[in-house]
Amino acid sequence: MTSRLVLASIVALATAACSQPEQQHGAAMVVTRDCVTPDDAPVRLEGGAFAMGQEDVYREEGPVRQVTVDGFWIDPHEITNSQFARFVAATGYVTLAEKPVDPALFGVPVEQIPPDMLEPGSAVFTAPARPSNNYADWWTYIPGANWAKPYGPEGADAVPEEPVVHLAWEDMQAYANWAGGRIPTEAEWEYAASAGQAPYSDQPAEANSWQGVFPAVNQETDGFGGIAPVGCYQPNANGLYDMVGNVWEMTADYYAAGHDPDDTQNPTGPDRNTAYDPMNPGFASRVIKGGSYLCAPNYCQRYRPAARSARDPSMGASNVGFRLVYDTAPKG
Ligand SMILES: [Ca+2]
Ligand SMILES: [Ca+2]
Repeated sequence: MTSRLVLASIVALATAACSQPEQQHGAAMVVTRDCVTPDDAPVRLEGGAFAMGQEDVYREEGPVRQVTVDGFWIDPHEITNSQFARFVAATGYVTLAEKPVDPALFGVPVEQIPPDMLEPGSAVFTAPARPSNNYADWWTYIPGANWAKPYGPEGADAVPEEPVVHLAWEDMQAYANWAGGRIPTEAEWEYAASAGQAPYSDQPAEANSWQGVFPAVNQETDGFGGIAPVGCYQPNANGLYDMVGNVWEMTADYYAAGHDPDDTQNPTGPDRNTAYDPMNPGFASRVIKGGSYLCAPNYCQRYRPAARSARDPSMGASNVGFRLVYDTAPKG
């Protein structure tokens, strides 16, 4: 069942509204923003109750119900390339996108596999020259694309202050084990992201998203056409940067369309056997949150705390990152 060809398609579908713009470097700005370099120290959030979910944008984000979570610490920004580089330097870790590809994973005779896909690499967005509704027109599997070379061998190196991308679930887990944290549940992430703010549906000004008609026209009126360094948009009321926008963020929950109304105390979502991703049946997708710099009003109105999408966790892409939570006070 596992097919890397299928996986590549899934990445495209699951990220349908969020991939990578035509700039080969995320720092191309039309509007100057005052970026800060946020502290790396995790932020303590006391536990509490909040209205999780939203019902007026996409059906799979409801129903709204009161959810309680225990307190935790959370990274104030998406894990950056700089942080991930420290992990790699300390451990020699090699990510999935850098490892040899096993042809058996495709489930088809090897001669039917495009040669490029037998090389290590990852899915990168390339904006089509003309409007399109076909994800295959803007997603490209690029050999040699990985966290350190996010646009492929010919592209720019990873920028230290930008969020790390092109990681599979197992890569994020390895980082989490090293850092002493864990991937947040969807409820923890949404509690941290909403920070007491009422639900909204309009495209926010203080988040890196896509202005214009995706995928052909990006007006970049928020200052960035691609990924932004962390800390270029105002933090939320919890002091957290880029919870909404910039890159999607992985959570620990398996995905099902909609929330279980009875799962309200430190919810962890469906178990693996009841997870179901309509775009990717047969795979246990996980929930990603907050939208990315590719979310636009015409395609992916996911620039909200309650926004959720599904992602097969066995492959990275250029618009998904993560941050960690911690159950005990992180070491200084
Ligand atoms: Ca933008
Ligand atoms: Ca984000």
